[in-house]
Amino acid sequence: MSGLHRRSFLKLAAGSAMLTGGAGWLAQAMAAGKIAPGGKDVLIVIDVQKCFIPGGSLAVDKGDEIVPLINAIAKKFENVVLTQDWHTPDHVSFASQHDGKKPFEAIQLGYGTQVLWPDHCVQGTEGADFAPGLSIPHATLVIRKGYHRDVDSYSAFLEADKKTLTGLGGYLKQRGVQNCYFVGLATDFCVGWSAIDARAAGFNAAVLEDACRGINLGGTGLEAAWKDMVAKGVKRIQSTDLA
Ligand code: VGL
Ligand code: ZN
Repeated sequence: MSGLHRRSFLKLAAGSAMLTGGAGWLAQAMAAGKIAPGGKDVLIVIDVQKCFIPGGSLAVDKGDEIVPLINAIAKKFENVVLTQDWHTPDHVSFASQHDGKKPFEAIQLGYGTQVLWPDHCVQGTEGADFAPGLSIPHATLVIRKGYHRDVDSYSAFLEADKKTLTGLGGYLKQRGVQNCYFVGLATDFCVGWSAIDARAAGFNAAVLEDACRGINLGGTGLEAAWKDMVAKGVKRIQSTDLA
């Protein structure tokens, strides 16, 4: 390839990486040192709900600490989506629905392994409300998930049957979003699964580690979740990486 052709090829390749979100998307965004979110970026705030903070039925350790940080991060994004875990009172993921089973045990369901939880985030109850102090008035969408009695949904994109879509991917695509940034609860469940499914749906994905807290099931769940996320192309970043 001649020098001239090589140069224009490189320019083309760089251009298409920017358009389609190749491996270098974050490096490009950070070329100026910090990430400055724009119209192609969305902040997805996962399940910052009363049940998941201290005092709630499925409290994540220090889950309340991230609320002020998330409020501050959200001010940097023009596009913000919130999610709510939103279960029926008799949801299949509740240990209370299975004779002889206790919370944090697992069972096999038609779609695979299901961890059983204390009753949490029941539709319309106080525990399903957003955590006190969460304040993101410019958020444009609240997506509820896990509302089918027989199917759980950690992911904001795809239910646990791996077939039923929540509609979030369609919404983001129609609004021209390419890059998803995740914060919230819990790192190793709803945040992690959502970030991995964002990649599967064709988005770039990054998790802001310091704006999340994990359940760390069995004492190893958190690191295993990070390994899985990183292997699937999810970037592990910090809130200080944002401009
Ligand atoms: C979650 C367990 C059960 C979460 C939701 O938001 O991470 N975890 N339901
Ligand atoms: Zn749940």
